[in-house]
Amino acid sequence: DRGDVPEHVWDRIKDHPCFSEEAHHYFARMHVAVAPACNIQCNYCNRKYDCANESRPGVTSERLTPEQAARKVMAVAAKVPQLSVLGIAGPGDSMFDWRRTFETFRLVSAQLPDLKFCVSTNGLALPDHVDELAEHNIDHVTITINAVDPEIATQIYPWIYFNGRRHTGIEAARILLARQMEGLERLTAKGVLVKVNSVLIPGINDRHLVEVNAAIKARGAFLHNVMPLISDPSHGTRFGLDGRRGPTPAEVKAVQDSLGGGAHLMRHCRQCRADAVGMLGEDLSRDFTLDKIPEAPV
Ligand code: CLF
Ligand code: SF4
Repeated sequence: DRGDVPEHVWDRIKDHPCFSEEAHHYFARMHVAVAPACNIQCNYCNRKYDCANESRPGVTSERLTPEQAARKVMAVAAKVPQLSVLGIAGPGDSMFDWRRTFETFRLVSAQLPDLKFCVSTNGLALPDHVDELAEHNIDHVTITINAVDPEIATQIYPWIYFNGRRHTGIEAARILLARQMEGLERLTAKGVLVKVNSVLIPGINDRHLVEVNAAIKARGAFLHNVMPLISDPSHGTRFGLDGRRGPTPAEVKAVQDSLGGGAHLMRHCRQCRADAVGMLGEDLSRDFTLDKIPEAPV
């Protein structure tokens, strides 16, 4: 369903499995876990595992150097003809760890010039890299925005690391939210397609997400993806330790329905791991671990 998506935009999403609902039946994405460092603390994160922005806690990805990642991409491209997108989504933050992220794209684009690149970020470092994203022809960016009200954000982010020091409380929340909005505005001003992921946390931002939706739409976000908190004490996330539960599927649907949005709401997200490979919901990553791919550059 194209909804009200104009033809020239459709051309840019028709082979992106996350940005187009239809495309996820025909095209595959892969992630490479090259970005281990992160500059914020989310209460739903456990640093031992992947960035919970995009992935189910409880599974660790194989950390790769940009060179190893490029080899892996070549190996997957040779075996998975549906591969259309390479994303960097952790296991930490792609834009805080920007050197490894951009080095990976540089190595891959030299060999696979038609592959689309995609990044996912918490947004704190994003404004510093907007120009470089454009230089690498990155047309799809995801920012995780869980709140637009700093008071609510303080319940989600205990601290951030910014300009060489740690900030906490309302100050941390104000800085993070301002940087997220600045990154969003500057990307959409350049015509980049921006998706916003929001983690639905019952009792904290469930009723607030309608305001998040309005704020990001006003700044030109293309898609909004409301995804459920995955919280389990055995994973050791702070929310898990607090006994906070994830929403039921019915609660997720109720929030999504309250946002309206038609084609501008993503409902097919599978909360992929930072090293996911294949069609959405499929995981071929075990077939492409480092020991299974050729040593020499392909
Ligand atoms: Fe990866 Fe994310 Fe790009 Fe997609 S995943 S960086 S936008 S290529 Fe997609 Fe996976 Fe959901 Fe992410 S289904 S978790 S939205
Ligand atoms: Fe964890 Fe991702 Fe949040 Fe960083 S942005 S603390 S890696 S969930």
